[in-house]
Amino acid sequence: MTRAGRPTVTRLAALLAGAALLAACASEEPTAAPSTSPSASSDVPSATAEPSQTATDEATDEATDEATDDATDDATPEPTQEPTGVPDPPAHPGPPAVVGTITTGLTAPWGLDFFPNGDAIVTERDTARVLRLVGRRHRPVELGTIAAAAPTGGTAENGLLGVALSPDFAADRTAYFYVTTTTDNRVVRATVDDGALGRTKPVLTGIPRGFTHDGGRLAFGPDGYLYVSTGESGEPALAQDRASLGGKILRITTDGDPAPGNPFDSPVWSYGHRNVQGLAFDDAGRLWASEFGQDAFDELNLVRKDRNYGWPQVEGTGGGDGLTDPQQTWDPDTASPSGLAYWDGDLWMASLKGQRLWRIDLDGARAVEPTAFFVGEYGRMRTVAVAPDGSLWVTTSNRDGRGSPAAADDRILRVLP
Ligand SMILES: [Ca+2]
Repeated sequence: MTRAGRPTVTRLAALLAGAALLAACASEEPTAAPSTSPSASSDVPSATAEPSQTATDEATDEATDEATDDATDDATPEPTQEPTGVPDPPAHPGPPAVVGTITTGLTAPWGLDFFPNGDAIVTERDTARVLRLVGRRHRPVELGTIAAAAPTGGTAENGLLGVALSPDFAADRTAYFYVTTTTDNRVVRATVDDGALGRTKPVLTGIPRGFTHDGGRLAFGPDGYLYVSTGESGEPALAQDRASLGGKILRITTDGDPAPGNPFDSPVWSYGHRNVQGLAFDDAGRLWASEFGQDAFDELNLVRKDRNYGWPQVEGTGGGDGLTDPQQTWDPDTASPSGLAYWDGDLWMASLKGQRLWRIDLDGARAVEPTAFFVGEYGRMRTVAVAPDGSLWVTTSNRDGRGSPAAADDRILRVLP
């Protein structure tokens, strides 16, 4: 299927179908948790049947959504092994464009990842809710809350932060969360079964917690290990203390042990970080990280094992011997970068105070030509993730205590890169 010539008609039809569906289902749209479990539908087309492990998560109206979308959007039935579908190919001439809204009405969404069937999992920092966005209409369903979360609220930066689904989710059905408790930041895991979270179990505890600088991003690497970004929790010296888990990028097994090959026989992979909230692997397996500066230079770093990224001796470049400089820096007014994603030769960096999405081209191991998009148009941007169809999902963060929320905030925007 080619993209040329089809978006206008297809999108109009999809919009009309979506509007009709919303009108028809308005009274059924939950604002929080669904009140009942959906019953099985008798008219689910076999071509769009979900794999068995997610069948119980799929609601009757999702089947209707799928059927409606399929009829409108694509005359060819989707193969059963690919229930997600690909609404639009990602190829997009010209600058990135916001082409839709995935969902509205969230409160400081933070973590975002995708299930094998294309549904998304989203965390909310201050409510500690874990949501699943189901089906092609991305209907929010509350999977549960992380009871151990103890968000300070207001302008604090802690709470329920990152989420990453197991690379082997289809088999182990496990989700990993970065959460601030009353005593620490920690990584916990829980199964996601039958549309609900199982009991959470600690994976790695003892990451320093603070009012600010709590890190919080989780990302599985191509090596299968879990990378965890932390902050120095407002105590800059912790970043240089290799015995502390604060101000680090950590690399652990799914049981929380130091991953084989770590440099210090500990979870620490790199150190000298102030507050890293963005992690992304490029297609060569390199790890990139976005980092909040203090008041002069935010950073984009190429992260390598055993490297010292300089904080607090240096902010930005110029660290000198033994310290690794960032590849790009920004005035925090134009960045204050949180989420980071990689797609097709570019990094994409969501910016809070800067209220923009940065694109940074990668020339091999060099990050070059930062370009800003959507400046001020959507407010604070927290997280960017690559959806299974190659579009970017970008979350706003206007209800995080520091923004000026619009009525629909917080939102997840769909961006064609
Ligand atoms: Ca640095």
